[in-house]
Amino acid sequence: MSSITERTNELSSELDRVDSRGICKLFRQCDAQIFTGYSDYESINDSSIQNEIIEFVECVVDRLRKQTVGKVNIVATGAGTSGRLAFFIARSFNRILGDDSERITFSYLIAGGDLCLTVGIEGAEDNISQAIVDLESQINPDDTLVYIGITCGFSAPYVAAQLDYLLNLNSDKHIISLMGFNPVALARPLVIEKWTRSFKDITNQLESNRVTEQQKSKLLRRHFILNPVFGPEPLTGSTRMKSGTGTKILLESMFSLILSQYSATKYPLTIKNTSHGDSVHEQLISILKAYEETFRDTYLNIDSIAPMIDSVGNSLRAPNHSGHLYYLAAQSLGIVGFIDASETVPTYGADSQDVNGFLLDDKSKQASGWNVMANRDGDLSNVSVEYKISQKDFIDKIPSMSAKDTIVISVASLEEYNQLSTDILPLLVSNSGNNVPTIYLIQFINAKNQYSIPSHSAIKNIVIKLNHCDIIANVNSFYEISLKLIHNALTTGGFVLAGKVYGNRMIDLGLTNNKLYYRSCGIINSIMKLNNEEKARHYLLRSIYSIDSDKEIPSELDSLPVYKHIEYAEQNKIKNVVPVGLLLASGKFQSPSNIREEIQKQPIIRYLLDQNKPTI
Ligand code: S6P
Repeated sequence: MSSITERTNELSSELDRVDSRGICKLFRQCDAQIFTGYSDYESINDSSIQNEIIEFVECVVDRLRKQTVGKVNIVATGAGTSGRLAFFIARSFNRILGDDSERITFSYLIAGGDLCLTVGIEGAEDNISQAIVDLESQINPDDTLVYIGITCGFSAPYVAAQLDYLLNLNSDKHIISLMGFNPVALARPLVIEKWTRSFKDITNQLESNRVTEQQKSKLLRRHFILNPVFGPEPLTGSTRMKSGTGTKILLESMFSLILSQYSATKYPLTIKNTSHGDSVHEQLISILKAYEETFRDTYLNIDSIAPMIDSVGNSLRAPNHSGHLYYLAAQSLGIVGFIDASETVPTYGADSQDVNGFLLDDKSKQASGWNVMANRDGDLSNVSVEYKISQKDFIDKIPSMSAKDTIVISVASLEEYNQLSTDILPLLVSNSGNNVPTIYLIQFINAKNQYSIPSHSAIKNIVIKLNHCDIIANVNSFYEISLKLIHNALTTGGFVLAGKVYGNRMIDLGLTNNKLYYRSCGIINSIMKLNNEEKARHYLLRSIYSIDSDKEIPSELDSLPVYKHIEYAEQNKIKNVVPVGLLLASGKFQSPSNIREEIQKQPIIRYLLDQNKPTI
């Protein structure tokens, strides 16, 4: 049985047939499953999951209290969006620690390192040797390591290798947890390439340790599995969406509870409807309710979000990548923009410049770009254009912007708006005559933070009013999650309108890692109704190596391991791997090179597929 995170969601099966308002409504229904649960699987609102979260929190707090030498290092780690969220949330919580940073640190690891924070380099998640090197950098003899391996699909080799390493250390010192959104029984069973174990072997081992420990004292537990099921993604396999939202909810809830349990005086919960005497369980429930309310409050704005999706769709549909989507915001809201933008290349075969995020300068700290990010490796702006993320880099782009572009700016305070109105907006709107991009300004407000901003004829204002502000002071969780939902809707909806989605399946994904290779075979098999995995795999190989349908696939090539096919596709920069495979499977084309010529003429893959539906 396929894992839940790789299944198609029946609620969104018509994703490519509805308009932008319809797209938002489908996202709203699918996202609701984060809170309602999916089928009869255990959800975030069920006691087994909540107990696991609470016992994890209590164990970490117990370690914190008992630690006399060294510190407690809480390390969240993962690949792709999971690694980016690990960075993002560790950054938020480290900033509020003050003196306690001597006793506790929130750290992150991301497959591929900091280069992957703003750019999707999907191959990194298969690198098991680097995973160990990265993990070793976080282990210090005096410190307690609290490891949180995040892999939404229970599949990333990067996390598997780290878990394996820690399980084999067999040391009482460390707390080892796995976060993902499948039942343990549905962990990936394939033996990981260049290794001897599957992800399932690792989860089985972790689960067996966990079950044994559960019979002992709660505070002595060392192994945890945090796996509420959120249901299949609205766009199949796109775990940056619901699973990413769920990751953020879980990590922030756990980190806030750890800090407030450790010192309620220094880190009081600021969330509404909590009081000092509440149990951890009651606090957790209040936090989860606040996230759910934020989800509802955000989707009350479908009438404003839908036109933005239309505008983004127009930008992404413009010929030869001539239209763009630019995000701009300060601080953590700016980072929410990169997290969304970074995934568009692997998910939709987008050009790296199609969707870009930029950070407003932080004038109070005289910081800009990567200094605002506060990442481990510092300024990466010289690596390539993809790493140019500062306010100045945004301003440098303004002369090249046109009416084909959509700009989405988000603000969380009047100060941020004032900075924009002096530094950026005049430059944007004075851009020559009719050639002004479509500019949206999203303004987040809540009861504690009311402010109004002037209207401007060239700017479309959207006010998102939320009922909650933060769980713990100075961590902007609710604005961020609301903006994440909006950004995910913009890019997913925009690429649907640009023809990069068929039903609710991505059809132009990059062939850059093992998981995506198997997903690509599955897409060809299901969309073309082949009902034959081997045939689907062969169409994929024909596409990668440009082998016409009437020619044999050489057996030595057919039997190569998956990573060799991925290497070949990457080294030879093979584009449109899945669309070509799909069109070959339709039986209407014989030759990959002819199909690639057709795609040049009609880049909207969705149309090409519709014209060439399966003959069976
Ligand atoms: C998902 C995104 C990917 C994943 C990455 C890790 O939309 O494209 O970058 O985040 O593959 O996945 P997982 O299942 O290990 O969290």
